[in-house]
Order: sequence, then structure tokens, then C-alpha cells
Amino acid sequence: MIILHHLENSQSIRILWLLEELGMDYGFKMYDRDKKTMLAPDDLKALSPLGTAPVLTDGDIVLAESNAIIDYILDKAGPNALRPATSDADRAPYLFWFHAAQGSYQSILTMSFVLSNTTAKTPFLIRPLISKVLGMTQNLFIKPRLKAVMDKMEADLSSRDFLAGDRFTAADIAFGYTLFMADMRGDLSAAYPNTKAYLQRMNAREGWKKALAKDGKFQGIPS
Ligand SMILES: N[C@@H](CCC(=O)N[C@@H](CS)C(=O)NCC(=O)O)C(=O)O
Repeated sequence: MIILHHLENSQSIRILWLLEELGMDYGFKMYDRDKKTMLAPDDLKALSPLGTAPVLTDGDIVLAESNAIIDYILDKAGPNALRPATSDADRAPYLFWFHAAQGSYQSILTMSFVLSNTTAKTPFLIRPLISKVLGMTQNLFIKPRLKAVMDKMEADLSSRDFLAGDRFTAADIAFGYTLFMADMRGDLSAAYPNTKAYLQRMNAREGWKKALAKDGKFQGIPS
């Protein structure tokens, strides 16, 4: 049986969401973050090839990386509506949004989060200098890239209900967590009404509610 090794307040909530949407049988092991470092605990780090969550085990197979795990689970589930077939008109937008979630948004959002934390934790005397340099990085590199993705999403959602088309897919799961984070950080301004409405549709999904209930303490990334 597949077992999800799930870290509290983490990207691993995507996998829980996927499993609940599919109604699959799965094992579940919850891990708490280290209270001091907020990193994954040693037993999860020992299991994961990357030292990060999520991790999926299936017999001898140990798999990390959210999107790899999503594809692995979808392969196991067989043909289903969550991954448009190659002949489906929704396939290309599906591939774009599924990969943009990790390739172009989550990684840069995490970098932004780390830079903000670095500034906040810098010794007082050099903080103005560090803040200026890291602020430049945010303005020149991070913000324009995040904005480009958000602008594209806002435009796409003006003509469809979900990222790949009018039906919910795994691209919405891959991006959903990331978007909830962006929203919690206040990154989704009034300039994104279609995206805000989309988030409400996602929040209302039974699969998401079941995932939250199973997790029991999801609050977003700790700062
Ligand atoms: N790209 C990876 C990112 C994994 C990742 O950074 N996970 C974070 C949780 S959001 C983690 O395990 N943090 C704890 C740690 O690094 O010890 C994925 O999607 O699986």
C-alpha cells in the first residue's frame, strides 16, 4: 500500500488533497516540524532522498518531489479526470500549469520567503545594507517573475473555471497550495479578482476539506 509521509504545514498537503480527491486507500504518517529550526524531523530526513516532504513509500519504492509523487499516484489510479489525456484539448494548459507550479512559482516564492527571513534575522548593525541588497534582488528578479505567472493565471481564469479548462485537475492541486501561500502572504491583490474567485472554488472542494481535516493543523508555512 502507498504511504504518505506528511510534514505539518508543508507542501505535502497537496498529496493528501490528491489522495482524498481520488478516494484512494493509503497509509498516512504525520511528522511534526522541529520546534526550533522548523525543519523536518530526523526520521523524515532519514527517509527522504532529499530530506524534504512530501515523501511517498510504496513497498521498496521511496519517492520525493511533489509533482513526481502526483504523477506516480495518478499512474497507479489509472485513467481519470484529474490528468487530461494526450488527445484532450486541456492537455497543453494542464502541462503548463502543472509544471509552472513548481518550476516557475513555488521555487521563487520559497526564495522570496527565505530572503525576507534572512533580512529579518540579520544583525541589527548591518541590517540596512542587507535589506537594501536583498530588496534589490526582490525587485529586480523575484517580483517580476511572480507577477508574470500571476498575470497569466488571471488572464486564463477569465475564460475558464480551473487552470487547465472547465474541470478540476491535478494542475489545480499542484498550484493550489502555492496559491494559498501567496494569498496568505498578501501577494494576491485586488488586481486578481478571477484568481481570488478561483481560490474560493478550490477552498469549497470536498477533497480539500477532507485533506485539511486529516492533517488537522494546517496553517501554512511557519515564518
Ligand atoms: N520541490 C520539493 C520541495 C520540498 C520542500 O521544500 N519541502 C519542505 C516543506 S514545504 C520541507 O520539507 N521542509 C523541511 C526541511 O527542509 O527540513 C517538493 O515539491 O517536494
